[in-house]
Amino acid sequence: MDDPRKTTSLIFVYGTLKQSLSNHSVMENAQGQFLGKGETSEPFPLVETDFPYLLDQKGRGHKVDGEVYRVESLEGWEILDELEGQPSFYRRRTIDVELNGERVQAWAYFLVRNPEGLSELPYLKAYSES
Ligand code: PCA
Repeated sequence: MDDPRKTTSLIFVYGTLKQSLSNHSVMENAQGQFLGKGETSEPFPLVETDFPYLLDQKGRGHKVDGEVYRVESLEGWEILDELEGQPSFYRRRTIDVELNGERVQAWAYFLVRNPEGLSELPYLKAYSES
């Protein structure tokens, strides 16, 4: 694996890795340090079927709400990538995110496949479970 930290140690999470959601314990295992709530600088489609998916179609949907973490160790990145099935299920790429009034670059997980119908789902501003 290329070392993601060469680009940035920040990650923007919009789904189950967020605080109090079902995979947040994995973020704790990765020793992610919470830096604050963030919003994507550009709109992206965020849809939900069985899981939340960010689609790599900049300009559609909303500026998505999420959380920004710093992940210092390579092992932490491996833990997150393994959960997300990076690079075949979700693929990690960098985007701009507004964090505490500043624009930062952060990694985010985008859905790889784009099956028919998925982009006809409602576009969410923020994901929540239940
Ligand atoms: N986990 C990652 C991508 C989608 C998901 O459920 C996240 O929270 O950002």
